[in-house]
Amino acid sequence: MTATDARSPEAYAREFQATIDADQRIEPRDWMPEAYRKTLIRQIAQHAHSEIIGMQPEGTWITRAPSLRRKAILLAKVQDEAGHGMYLYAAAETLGVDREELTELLVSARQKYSSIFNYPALSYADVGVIGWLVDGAAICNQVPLCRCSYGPYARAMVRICKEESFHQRQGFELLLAMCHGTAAQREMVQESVNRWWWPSLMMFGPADGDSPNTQQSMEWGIKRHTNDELRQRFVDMSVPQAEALGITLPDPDLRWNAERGAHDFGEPDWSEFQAVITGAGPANAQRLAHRRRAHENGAWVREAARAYADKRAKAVSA
Ligand code: FAQ
Repeated sequence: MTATDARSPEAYAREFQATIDADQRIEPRDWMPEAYRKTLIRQIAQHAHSEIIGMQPEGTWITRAPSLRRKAILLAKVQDEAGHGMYLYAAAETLGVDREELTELLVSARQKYSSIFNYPALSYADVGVIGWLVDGAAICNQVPLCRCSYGPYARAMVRICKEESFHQRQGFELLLAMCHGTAAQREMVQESVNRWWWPSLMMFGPADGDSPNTQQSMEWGIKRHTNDELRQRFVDMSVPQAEALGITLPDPDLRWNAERGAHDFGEPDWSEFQAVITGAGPANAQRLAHRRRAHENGAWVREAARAYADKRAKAVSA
C-alpha cells in the first residue's frame, strides 16, 4: 500500500483473504495483516533456529564416526541442516526482519527452537535414530508446509523436504545395519529408540486443545494440519518401520485400532515438554552456550564480509 494508492485498507484485506481462499500464494510484495506477518516470522525463525541448533547433537559424532563412509554421510547431513537454516533465515528476511536480529533473539533465548534438540546424543545409534525418527517427524510436519500460503517459505520447504528424505533414509539404513549386527548393536539401537521416541512425538507441539496458534495458522493456510493429526500420521508411519528393524516402541498403550484405521498410543509427558521449551531440558544451556560461542567466534567473518561489501558499494558509486 503506497501514499498514492487509491485502494482502501479494507480493499487490501479483501484481496489478501481472496488469495488465501483461492489457495494461492502471498508474496513479499503483497499486503498482509500484521498478525500474519508476525506469525510467519515466529514460525520461520523458530524453524531456522532449529535447523542450526539441530546440527549440534549429531555434530558431536563427526569425529567419532565408525568408518570413513559413515563420516562422509554424517558430514553431508549436518551441512545440509546448516543450509536449511540459511534458506529459512532468507525466507524470514523477506518479511522485513534481518538475520542478525533473529540470531540475537536466539542466543539471548528470546526465541524458541525445537524441543527435540535439547536432548543429548549419547551413542552412535543416536545418529541413526535421529535420522529415522527426528528427520521422519520433521518430514511429516514439513511436507504440508510446501503448500504453505506464504511463497518464500513454501518454496524453501520443497528443497528442504527432499534433503530431509535422504536424512531419514540414511538413519534407517544405519539402524538396519546395526540391527543385523551383534546383539550389543541391537541393544544399542533399542536403548536409543527408548530415549528418543517420546521426545520425537513432542516435536509436533502441544495437543490440539492446548495449541494457541493452530486454528488461526490453519485459517491462513500456514499450517495445513493440526499438531495431533501430524503426530498420528507419524505414529502410523513409524510402527511398520520399527517392525522391519525388529525393535519395539516404548509405549505400552500402542496398538492398532481397526475401527479408527489408525494406532492408539499413549500420552507424551507434557510437563517434560513444558520444561524443555522453557529452558529446563537436559541440554538447553549447553546448546545455547555453544551457539553463542560459535556466533562470537564468527565475528571476524561478519566484519570481513561487511568491509568487502562496503568496498564494493564505494567502487560502484565512484
Ligand atoms: N519445540 O500453538 P502451537 C528439524 C511452541 S526442524 C519448541 O502448537 P505452532 C530438522 C510454539 O512455538 C524441527 N517449541 O505453535 C532437523 C508456541 O510457542 P510461542 C523444527 C514448540 O507454531 C532434523 C507454543 O509452543 N520444525 O527437525 C514446539 O502453531 C534433524 C504453542 O504451540 C519446525 O519448526 C516444539 N516442538 O506449532 C534438523 C517446523 N511445539 O512461539 C537437524 C515448522 C510447539 O507461541 C537434525 N513449525 N512449540 O512462544 C511448525 O510446524 C510449528 O511451529 C509447530 C508448532 C508445529 C512446531
